[in-house]
Amino acid sequence: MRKEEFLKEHQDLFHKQVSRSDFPPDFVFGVATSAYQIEGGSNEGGRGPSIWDAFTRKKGTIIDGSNGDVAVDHYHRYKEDIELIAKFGFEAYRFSISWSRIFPDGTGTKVNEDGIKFYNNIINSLLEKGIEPYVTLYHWDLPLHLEESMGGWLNKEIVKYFAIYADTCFANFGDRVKNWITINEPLQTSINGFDIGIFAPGRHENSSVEPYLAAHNQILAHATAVSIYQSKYRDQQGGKIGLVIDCEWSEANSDKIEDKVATARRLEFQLGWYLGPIYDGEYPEIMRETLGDKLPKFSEEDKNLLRNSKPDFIGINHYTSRFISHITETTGGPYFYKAQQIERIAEWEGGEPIGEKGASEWLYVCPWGLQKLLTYISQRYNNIPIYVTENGMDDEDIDAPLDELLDDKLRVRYFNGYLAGVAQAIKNGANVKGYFAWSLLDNFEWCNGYTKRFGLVYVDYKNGLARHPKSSAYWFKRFLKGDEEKTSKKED
Ligand code: PNW
Repeated sequence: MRKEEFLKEHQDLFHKQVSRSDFPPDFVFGVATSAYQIEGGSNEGGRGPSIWDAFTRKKGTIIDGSNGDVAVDHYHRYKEDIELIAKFGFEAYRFSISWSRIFPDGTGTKVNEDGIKFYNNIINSLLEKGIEPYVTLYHWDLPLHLEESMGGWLNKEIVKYFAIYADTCFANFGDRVKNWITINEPLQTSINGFDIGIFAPGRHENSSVEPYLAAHNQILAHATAVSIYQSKYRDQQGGKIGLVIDCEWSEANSDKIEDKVATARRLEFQLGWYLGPIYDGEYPEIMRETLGDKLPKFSEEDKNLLRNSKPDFIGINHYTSRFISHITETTGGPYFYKAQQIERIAEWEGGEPIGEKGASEWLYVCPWGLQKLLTYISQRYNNIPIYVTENGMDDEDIDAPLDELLDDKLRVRYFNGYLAGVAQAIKNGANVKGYFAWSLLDNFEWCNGYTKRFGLVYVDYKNGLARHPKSSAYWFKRFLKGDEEKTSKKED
């Protein structure tokens, strides 16, 4: 019964014809990228190495042995890429600054003027086209020197260096950038970087402690940057600042109380881990209970900082959903964080998947999950303004005729369904302000290298990195123009 109900809801969102007029007029539509995934130019313009340069050089870390040295060469083609953003009618562009382009060794002693110039060029080109920049300060590419000399996110000293870097960005770009994001997905850095070890810096030796420490220092770095912005720049520059959390939706696999408890616990371990300290000044109770002394504590000074640096908005990166059941034995193997949660399944007990499959092993298409997540966050965190800062799906990199590769029907259905979910969440009262599709271009998909393609625009890796817009880019163009009839016309 439950299963039929869900599938019906799932189908409903796919079939709902979403249009621009389902969203408030001031709702922002944009597209997103990150520096290491697209820029390349790794040795140009005075850029220093980051932990991803080092990590990709270790054997066996990246599925196709690739790296971001050239990536999709956005460093040289940013003008062409910004033309594309404009062509498809997006009003905003979320990108990240590479910390080691601004401070090559991360320490904040000498600003690299070429780096400042590069981002000035991007920001100015965007504004010329009427595209609003949304800038992420940290999207995983920590300057390598900070990792090697002091242990990166494991050392509280990093807060100080992040503060100098953030301050420098506000001072140089804040006259034109009005939307700042401190840190992208601290959860993924903590878990993949320090527990599972599949992301830089690739640690897993001490995974009962390090993920929590890395998270703690990211939370403090975020709060410090917010506090600098709010005390020193906000009045004069008039912008907003927030952070980006990633969260899957968790749906209880049955009405059994223990499954519901496991589901609530999982949301606390994903969202509450970060939003708890940031909004309530403390980690969620279930985390404190479960982890005891392994969870760092906030000092009175830290609590004061957290209390006085509330973000203006929360960015949510969301891709997929999970059905959650309680299990009594832990399945996490050596990985402490997974072991603590005591749950996780992706499929129905009968074996039917929660949604159609994307290319990445973890990605299932379930638009209703985003709707529920937005409603949950609004209710749980006092109706805070939310931007969906990433949402999208990937295709496998396969050999096929170009016109077939460009006709990304499932991605069009994905966006239609998820946007219908966002529109419904807004109707139900969620305070959602904007939506960013991930991603503008096919790009370096971290440990999956170039084998997964999330782009609205296909990048031909074998033919000079030529850009070819996919059907989904044209779908967005019609949608954004408010060309309802054509948008709602079935794509296939
Ligand atoms: C995001 N998960 O990461 C990142 O912000 C992007 O840089 C990345 O390209 C994109 O998602 C697609 O992977 C995530 O397993 C990676 O739930 C994995 C998960 C969530 C977010």
